[in-house]
Amino acid sequence: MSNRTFTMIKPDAMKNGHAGAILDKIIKSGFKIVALKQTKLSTEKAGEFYEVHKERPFYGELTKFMSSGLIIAAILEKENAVADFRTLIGATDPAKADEGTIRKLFATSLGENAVHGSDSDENAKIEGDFFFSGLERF
Ligand code: DAT
Ligand code: MG
Repeated sequence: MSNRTFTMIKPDAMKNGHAGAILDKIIKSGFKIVALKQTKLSTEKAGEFYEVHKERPFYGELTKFMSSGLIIAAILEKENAVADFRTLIGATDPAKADEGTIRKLFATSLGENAVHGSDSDENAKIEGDFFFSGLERF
């Protein structure tokens, strides 16, 4: 079990002014920020990041949304990082997310759900490497 995960603060949360509150909650929940940047995805890059979903009906909507504005990308460190971070963000659909979770507090809708969290140690590594070079995370 690895101690790192990868997250993005998505364009809806950025536009709605929630980035600071989300980062504060992440840090107060015991995650250490290993790497962090503000950036913007092209539709092509968003498509590449979400390649695993390319046959899903929401893929076009998802890549359009994820390239619609600034995001913050970060690598986080904590014991049991992947599972604990998924618990902290809550269910994909904010209407189904537990009280107090980041998606319950800050998400807009199922498609525009404030934050990303890796679903496995393997994907956490792949996703962190997608955004950060070796010089940017250590
Ligand atoms: P998660 O982000 O919780 O890991 P996922 O990997 O299944 O969820 O899907 C990636 C993103 O795609 C998700 O955060 C929001 C969007 N999405 C998922 N299911 C959707 C649906 N049924 N309709 C619209 N967007 C959806
Ligand atoms: Mg996922």
